[in-house]
Amino acid sequence: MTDAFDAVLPPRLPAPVEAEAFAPSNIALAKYWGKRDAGLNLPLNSSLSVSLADWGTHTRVTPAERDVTVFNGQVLGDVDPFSAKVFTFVERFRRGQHLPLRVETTNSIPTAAGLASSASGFAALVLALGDCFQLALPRETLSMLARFGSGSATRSLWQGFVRWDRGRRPDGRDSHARPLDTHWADFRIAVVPVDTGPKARSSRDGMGHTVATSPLYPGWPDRAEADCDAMEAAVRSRDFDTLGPLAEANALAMHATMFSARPSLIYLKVRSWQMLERLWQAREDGLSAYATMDAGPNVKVLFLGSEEAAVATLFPEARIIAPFAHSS
Ligand code: 2P0
Repeated sequence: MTDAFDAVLPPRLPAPVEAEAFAPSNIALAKYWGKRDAGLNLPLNSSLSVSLADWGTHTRVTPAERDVTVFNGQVLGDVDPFSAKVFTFVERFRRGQHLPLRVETTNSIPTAAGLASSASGFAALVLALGDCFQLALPRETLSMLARFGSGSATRSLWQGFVRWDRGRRPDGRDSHARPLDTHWADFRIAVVPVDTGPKARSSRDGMGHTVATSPLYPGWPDRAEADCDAMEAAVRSRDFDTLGPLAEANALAMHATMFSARPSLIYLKVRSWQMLERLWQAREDGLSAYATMDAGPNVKVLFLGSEEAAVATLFPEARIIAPFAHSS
């Protein structure tokens, strides 16, 4: 099978020029959970996310004497795990050609939000590499390549609502994201921090363990695909009363596959449940807001602008994001 990078990049890259790019982080409403091919990083189900406006990663790539990684202004050693991840990806892109680069990464995601940055990191890196080698590749192609860094990075190539289609081809060339053209100015996300330290187990590990051992996992891929389709329709019609409950149910179903893994995998903490109870009680009292949680303990609350004051009062520690505030 032709390597995905060989298939879409010229055999010989031109000399690099300085380039920079920004990519937003994203929160999945319809979750990606489980791979059908770990080597090609292909998902078992499609997923749908919303990007986080100016919360993301800025990456600058410059020609250099030797490969160097800089993270938030600090030069990293060659054996640093972040540096290794960056240059494993860069090397796939260069395919053995001697074109040393300095890669400077700056995250604008507040550390206190406890959000992972691999999605925006690999998306910004692939955008910057495309420009650095003056390739003018379609975004869908860059999204397909970003998948090799991190699955969720496929969705960080665009702002707004984005769907990553699982694809059907064994070589994965059709497994990339695409933007939905719905502008929903009123859409909001509150990130409720619970624990912002490093997570106990990577999502990659957790996903593999769940697929391999959870008796509930076989029920996930078809249900997740149907949820993704239904959420895409709800986004297109700006139907929050359909989208919110679907997103919350989808997130809880994903966590149920983890709880039932053997041994069990539980990312949520006592405080996560307290935040959920608080939300559910407020919903009983009339609030229209729904929760979603990823492979970590923090809770994200979805709502519309009309509920912003109520959500800010309910979760005073939350950071509220307006994903469409940056554009018209
Ligand atoms: C998502 N997550 O859709 C899901 C929900 C976590 C829970 O995508 O192995 O870091 O690099 O493809 O993208 C996190 O997984 O995993 C993730 P890899 P990734 O946002």
